[in-house]
Amino acid sequence: MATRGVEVAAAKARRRLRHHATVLAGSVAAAAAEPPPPHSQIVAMRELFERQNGRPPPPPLAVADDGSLLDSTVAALRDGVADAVGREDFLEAERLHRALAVLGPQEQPLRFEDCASLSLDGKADFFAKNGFCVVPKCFEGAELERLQRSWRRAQQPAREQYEAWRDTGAEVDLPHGKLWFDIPVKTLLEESVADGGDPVLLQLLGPAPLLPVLDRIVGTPELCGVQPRTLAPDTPEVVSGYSGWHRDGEQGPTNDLLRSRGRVVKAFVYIFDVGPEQGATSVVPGSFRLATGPQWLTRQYGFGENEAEGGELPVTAMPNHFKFAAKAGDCIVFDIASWHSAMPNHTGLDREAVILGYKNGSHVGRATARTGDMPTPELLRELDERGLLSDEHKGLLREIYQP
Ligand SMILES: O=C(O)CCC(=O)C(=O)O
Repeated sequence: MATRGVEVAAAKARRRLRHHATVLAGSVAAAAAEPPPPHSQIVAMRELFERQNGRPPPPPLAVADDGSLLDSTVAALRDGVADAVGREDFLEAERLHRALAVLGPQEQPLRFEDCASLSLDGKADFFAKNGFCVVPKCFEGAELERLQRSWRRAQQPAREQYEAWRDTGAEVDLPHGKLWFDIPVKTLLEESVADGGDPVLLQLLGPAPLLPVLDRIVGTPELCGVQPRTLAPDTPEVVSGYSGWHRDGEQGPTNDLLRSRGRVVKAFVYIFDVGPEQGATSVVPGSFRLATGPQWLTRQYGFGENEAEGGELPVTAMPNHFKFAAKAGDCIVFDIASWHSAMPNHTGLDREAVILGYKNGSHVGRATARTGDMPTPELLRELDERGLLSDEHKGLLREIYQP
C-alpha cells in the first residue's frame, strides 16, 4: 500500500516536472496570433500564460544549489521527449530535446580558452553551435592605454551626473539605472576630436579584430546600438546581476519571426579587466536555439529593481552558463536570442565595457533591432570631413550615414 502511495506521488511529481519542462520549451507557435506584448516581457508572458491556461504560470524547473538540473528534472525532460514522440508531436519533442541539450548535464563546461585561440573558421563554427564566441585582444598595448585614458575623460561628466542623481536625486540626461550609467554616444565621439582627445575612441564602433568575425556570423553587419556602459558594484540595497537573465529583441512570440529576418548580435568589449566577481557578462551556450527566454526559470528583468517577477532561481544558479571574465580589450559576441545576464558585482570596482549591437544589413525589423543609442548623421559627417571615418566604419554606419 505504502509502495503504491510512493509510486502515485512519484508519477504526480513526474507529471508536474514534465509540465514545467513543456512551459520552458514554450508554445510559441500557438501564441503567434496574440497582440504584441506591452512594456514588460515578463508581465506580457505571464498574462499570456494566464489567458491561455486560466491560471498563473507554474514555478520553475528544479535546479540544485550548484546550478545543475536535478536528476528528476532531467528524467522528466527525457520522459517528455519520449511522450511527445509517442504522440507523434515531433515539434514538441524537438523543443524538449533542445532544452535538455542546453540545460541538462554537459560533459565539460565551456571555458574562455575553448574559443579564444580558434581560427576565424573555428570561431564561426563555435558560434554556430553555441550562439557566441570570444574575440580576444581587440585592443592591446599602447592603443589600449590610449583607449582607457580617453574613455575616462569622456566618462567623467557622465559619472558626475550619475553620482549626483544617486546622492541627491538630481535630474540627469543620461541612460542610467540604479547601478549603471552610459556615456552618451555624442559625448564619446565628440571627445575623440576634442582638444587633447583621441580618435582611438572611434575604433570602439567597430574594433578591427571583430570585423571579420562579424562578416562571418552576421553577414554584412550594420551597427545598431552603442552603449558605453559603467556598471557600479552592488550595494546592500541593490544586489545584481542588474539585468537578470533574459534574451533581447523578444517581443513574445514574434521573436522567431524577427530572427528569421537576419541575425542580430551584441558585442561586449571590456575597457578594463573584469574579474569573475565583477559583474561579468554571461551567456548560456546554445540557448539561442530555445523556443522561449529564461523568464520561467530565473528572477529576471530587474535591471536594478530586482522585481522577482519571473521564476525563483537566483542569477548565479543558471545551469551551464559561461561567465565572460576577461582582460581589458577582450570581446564576447553573442546572438541576442542567447539567454544572457550580468553577474553580481561584489568587488567594489566598476565594470566598464562598451556594448555594441550589429545586425544583418537586410534585417527588416529595423526598429526592434536597435539595441542602444546611435551617433547622429551630422556628427558622423563632421568626423568624415576630418578624415576620421574609415571605409569599414562607413560600411557599418551606412543605414544612417551616406557620404
Ligand atoms: O551588462 C550586461 O552584462 C548585460 C546587459 C544586457 O543584458 C543587455 O545588454 O541586454
